[in-house]
Amino acid sequence: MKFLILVALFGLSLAQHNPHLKSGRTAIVHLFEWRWADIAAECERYLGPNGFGGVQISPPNEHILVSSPWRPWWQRYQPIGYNLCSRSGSEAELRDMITRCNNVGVNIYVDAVINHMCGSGGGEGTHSSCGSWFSASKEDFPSVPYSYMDFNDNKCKTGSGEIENYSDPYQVRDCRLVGLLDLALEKEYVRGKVADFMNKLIDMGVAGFRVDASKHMWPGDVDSIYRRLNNLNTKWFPSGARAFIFQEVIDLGGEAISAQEYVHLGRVTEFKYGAKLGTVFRKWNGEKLSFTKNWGEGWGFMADGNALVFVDNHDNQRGHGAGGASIVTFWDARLHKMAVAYMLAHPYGQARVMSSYRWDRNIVNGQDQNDWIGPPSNGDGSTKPVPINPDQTCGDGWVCEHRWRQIKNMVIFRNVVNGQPHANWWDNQSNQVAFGRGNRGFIVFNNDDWALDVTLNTGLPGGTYCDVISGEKQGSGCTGKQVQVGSDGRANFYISNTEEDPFIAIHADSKL
Ligand code: QV4
Ligand code: CA
Repeated sequence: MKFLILVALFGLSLAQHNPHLKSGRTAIVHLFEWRWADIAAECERYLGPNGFGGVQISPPNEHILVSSPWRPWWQRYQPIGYNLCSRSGSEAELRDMITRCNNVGVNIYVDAVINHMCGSGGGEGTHSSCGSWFSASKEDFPSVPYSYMDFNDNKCKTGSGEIENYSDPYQVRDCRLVGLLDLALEKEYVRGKVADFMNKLIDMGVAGFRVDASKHMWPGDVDSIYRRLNNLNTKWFPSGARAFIFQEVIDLGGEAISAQEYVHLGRVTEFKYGAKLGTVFRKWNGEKLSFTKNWGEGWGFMADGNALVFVDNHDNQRGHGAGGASIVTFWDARLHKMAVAYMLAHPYGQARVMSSYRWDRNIVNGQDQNDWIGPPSNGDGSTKPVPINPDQTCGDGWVCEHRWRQIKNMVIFRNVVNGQPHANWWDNQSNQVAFGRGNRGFIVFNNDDWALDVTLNTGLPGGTYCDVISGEKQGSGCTGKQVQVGSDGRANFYISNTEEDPFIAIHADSKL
C-alpha cells in the first residue's frame, strides 16, 4: 500500500528520469548549433552505427536575430515565439531529422527555452528567425501570442527588474536573467502555451527536453507544465512513456537555490562533475586522479539516478555560466580525451558528450572577447553544413569531438559495460589509476610525469584484447596496442607519460 502511494506521488516524475535510450545505447551527444539536415545525416551515417543513444539539439523555436555582435550563438536563447524555424532549419527539416534519427535508434532531446523571451533591449520589428513581428519594449509577441500581462514585471521586486542577488530565490525566479523578459509561468495561459509548444515536439517524436535556465523557474510551475505533457509518440517509444527531462540548474554549492529542489521532477545537470574532473586532470589544488576512487556520490554529487553529467558544455567551454577555468575542452585535446574517457568508463550519471565548433579566441585578462561567435557561417549568417573529410573528421571549423576515435570508442565501451559494477580499482596514490566494469571492460590512465608499468587484475576473461584508444579492432586485426590478459585475468600495462594518449581501454567486444 505504502509502495502504491509512493508510485502515485512520484511515479510520473520518476518516469521523467528515463532517457528511453534504444537497445543498449548509453550516451548522448550535444550537436551544438548543427543544422537539422546535418544531424539527420549524422544519425544515419555515424551516430546510429556507432551506438550513440541520442542528440541534444539547439533550440528549435523562433528566436531573435542579433546584428551586433553579428549573429552570436546566444541569439537562440532569446525566443520570439514557438514557430519551429530557427538558424538550424525549417519545421519540415526538423520533422525529417526527428523521423530519420528515430528510425536508426537515435533519440532527439530538445533544448527548451521556456523561462523567458528575448532581452528587453531586443527592439521592435521582424528581425526573428521566422520573420514574425514582435516588440521587446511593449512585451508584445503576437505569434504566440504573449502580451505584457504574461510577464513577471509586477512580481519582481528589484529596482532594476533584474536578478541582482542570487542569494534571494524570489529574485532568481521572478526577475530578469541578463535582461531577458521573464515569463509569468504561474499563469494558466502561459503554462498552456509552453506545454503546447513542447507537446508539438513530443508528437513529432522527440524523446525529451533539456530545460534551459531551470533555476530561474519555480519547481511548482515547471511541474505543472510537465504534467500537461503528452506521452511519447508510440511509433518509436513504449506506450505510456514520459518525456525525459533534464533541467539546467547550476549548483556548485553555496547558493540559495539547489539542484535538490528539482530532482523529483527529472534529472538535473551536475555542474560539479566537470568542474571537479577538470581540476583533477589539470592537477590543480593538489587534486590527484587517485582521489577519484569514490568518484560520484562520494564526491558530494547528487544521486546517480538524478544526474546528467558532462565534461564541458556550450556555456562553460567559452566562459559563460559556471565552472570556471578548470573546465577541460577540445582546446586542451589531450586532457579532454582523458576526461571524457573517464566519464564514459565510469558508471555514474547519464553521460553527455559535447560536440563543438572552433572560433577565434581573443583572451584579454582571462576573458574571451570572442565568446559570442556563432557557428561556422556564411556572410548572411546562415550556418554552414558540416563537411566530412576522408579521414572521418569534420571540416569547416566543426570540431566533432564525438568523431574523435578515442571518444567514439569510449561511447561504445560504455555500451559494452552497461550495467556492470565499478570494479578492480587500482591506483599508485598519485595520477595513475585503473578500474574495470565487472568482467566486461577495463581502463588504465597515466596522468603522472613518469611511465606506468604495472601488472593489474582486469577482471576480464583471458585472451588478447585490442586497445580502443591507440587504435581499434578491424576485422580480426587491431590497429592499436594489444593487451594480453592471462587466464587469471591479469595483464601488464606500460604507458609512457609522453604518449599523445596516455591511457588504454579494452572491453569484451575488443577481444581478438
Ligand atoms: C545585456 C546586458 C544586460 C542587460 C540586457 C538588457 O548584459 O546587463 O540587462 O542586455 O537587454 C545575451 C548577452 C547579454 C545580454 C542578453 C540580453 O550575452 O549581455 O544582456 O543577451 O540581450 C545565453 C548566453 C547569455 C545571453 C543569453 C541570451 O550565455 O550571455 O545573454 O544566452 O541570448 C546563469 C543561469 C543559467 C545560464 C547561464 C549562462 O543560471 O541558466 O547563466 N545558462 C542558460 C544557457 C545559456 C543561456 C541562458 C541560460 C539564457 O545555457 O546559454 O544564456 O537562456 O548561470
Ligand atoms: Ca523566471
